[in-house]
Amino acid sequence: MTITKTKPAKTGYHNLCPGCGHGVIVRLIAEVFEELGVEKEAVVLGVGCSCTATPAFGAMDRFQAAHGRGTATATAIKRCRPEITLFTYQGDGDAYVIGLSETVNAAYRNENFVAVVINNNNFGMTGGQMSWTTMPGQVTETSIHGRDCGYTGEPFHLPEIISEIRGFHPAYVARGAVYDVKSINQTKKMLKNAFQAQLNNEGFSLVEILSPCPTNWHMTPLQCKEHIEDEIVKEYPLGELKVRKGEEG
Ligand SMILES: Cc1ncc(C[n+]2csc(CCOP(=O)(O)OP(=O)(O)O)c2C)c(N)n1
Ligand code: SF4
Repeated sequence: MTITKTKPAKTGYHNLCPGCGHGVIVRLIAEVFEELGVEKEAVVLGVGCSCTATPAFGAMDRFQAAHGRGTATATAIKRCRPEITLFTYQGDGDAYVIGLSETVNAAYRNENFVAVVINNNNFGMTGGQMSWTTMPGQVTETSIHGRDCGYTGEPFHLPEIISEIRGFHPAYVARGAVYDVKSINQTKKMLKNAFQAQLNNEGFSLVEILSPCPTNWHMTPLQCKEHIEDEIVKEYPLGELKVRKGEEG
């Protein structure tokens, strides 16, 4: 396996929709690697717009997992090659719906890698179907009158679950967003903490990132920013849910 250092300047092109958050997030990860001096890194991609974002990862080693199986694949890779700085990169549908079992089990075992989950409140790549993270009342292809939580269940909060339930001991859990400069800088710090935890062998980290999907939200990029800021963060509050040992308040 050839592994080369990735610098932000070397991240590749992307063919995502205009205003999509994926490109910003990939850039943040690459910047964090440079700042932490990471030389051997690899990403396990989920199925969804995370794989549309594939070229953006440029020189990083990339593994394509089956739908929902990212954290199971990453578990195997990290156990065989612990020297690789490894992360999964998945959408909410991939990591929390189809791959819920794999994600929960990796967190439960405290596997030593970082799970990055892009929460855009829908199944983006397939045309905008309802996900467990879809907002109450949100219109999607499969909730055409708006999500009815009495029928479908409430929006789903995996970061809160693995941070609060007895028996789970993840190293670091946080929720960030990429809708303005402040939230982008805050998210970068979260990603840095997560990767530092892995480098210190502290165990599993999960960073969920609220990300705009202008195409399936049927909004302009500016409307997406306002929607996240005014509505989504009320349902999915930003911040650190589990801080690293030694960093507690
Ligand atoms: C086993 C399987 N089931 C369903 C699909 C179809 N599929 C491809 S991407 C996707 C949704 C991905 O949604 P999400 O993980 O939220 O990522 P996004 O595209 O929103 O970034 C689905 C259902 C598939 N490829 N394989
Ligand atoms: S469908 Fe949404 S998440 Fe996918 S590339 Fe387009 S804007 Fe991004």
